[in-house]
Amino acid sequence: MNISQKPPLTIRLCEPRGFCAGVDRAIQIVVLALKKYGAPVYVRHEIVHNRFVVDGLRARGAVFVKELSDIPAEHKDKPVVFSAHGVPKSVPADAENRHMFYLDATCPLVSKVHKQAMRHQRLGRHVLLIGHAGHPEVVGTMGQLPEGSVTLVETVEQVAGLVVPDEAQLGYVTQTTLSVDDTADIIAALESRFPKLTAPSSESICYATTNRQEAVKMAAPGTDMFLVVGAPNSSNSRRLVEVAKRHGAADAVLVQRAGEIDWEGMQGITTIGVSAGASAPEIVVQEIVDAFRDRFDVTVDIAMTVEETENFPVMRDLRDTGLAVSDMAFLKGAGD
Ligand code: 10G
Ligand code: SF4
Repeated sequence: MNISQKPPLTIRLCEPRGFCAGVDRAIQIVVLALKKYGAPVYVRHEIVHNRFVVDGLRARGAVFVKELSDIPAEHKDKPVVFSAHGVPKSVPADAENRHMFYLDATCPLVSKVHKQAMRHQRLGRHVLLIGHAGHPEVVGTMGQLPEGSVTLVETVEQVAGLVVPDEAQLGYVTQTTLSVDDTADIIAALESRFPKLTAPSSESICYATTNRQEAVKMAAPGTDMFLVVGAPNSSNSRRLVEVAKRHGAADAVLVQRAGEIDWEGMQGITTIGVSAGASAPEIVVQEIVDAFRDRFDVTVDIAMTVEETENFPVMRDLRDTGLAVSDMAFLKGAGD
């Protein structure tokens, strides 16, 4: 007999979920810069697309700006960090012109895509970039090459109407956080229209994007609701919502904090899926699971596809500063 007054609920908790190695490294760079140089440390753009992370760093002395020109003249000697999404070449060039000290937190896997795009161009190929217009990573990747040498492709429908300089001299790269399945469709359409299209030397969609989508595919079938912890401007988190819906979740939504959950809409549910985008801290996942425990008799089933071991070290100068476990504790949940 169920002596609990609470209705039973199974939470399928995806693994891997949450922080990827590039996000962890980028946040460490800001934390260590604050430790080494003191506040303020300026950060151009949200270091990663998550309000909890940004607010937490702001409380420690980080100052977020849109452009380098927003940094007051009297603070020109303070460090400025570039976000994990990468920046156009013009940004470090601008920092150098202004005699600013910058720390580049671009994920190494984004830098790899930059290099692949530059290689295509060096070998005489026009570059097709598959990605979402206006996203900072896309702006950064396009900004590695001279204007006019990259064409953005967002959808399969666009492929038929593409106008390129020379169909025999084409290479592609992609944004790192796209839907694996949608991107495969776009690449197939491009290859069918341009048989001489050259692929990058390795996959542009990163391991973290692929792994989080795979775990959602495993957990989603038959769930009454799927919650993805992440922000509305987080591309990879939004893709997880789409994947959950396509793979059998009755509904799927993004949530930034437990306080946003629509409890009315949770009436009658018996199974939910939970994952978190690459920029969403584990402490918020735990907060959400705890909020369900307050209302339901919860059983957690782990939906695990693969164990991640990737770790991207910070630059040598900051490594010497030494990261204490307590420095990152504001982002970790119980048990970490
Ligand atoms: O998913 P996007 O690119 O919007 O970024 P995010 O900050 O939510 O997650 C981390 C991913 C990156 C830094 C892009 S490589
Ligand atoms: Fe790097 Fe992938 Fe994380 Fe982006 S999502 S920061 S490419 S590991």
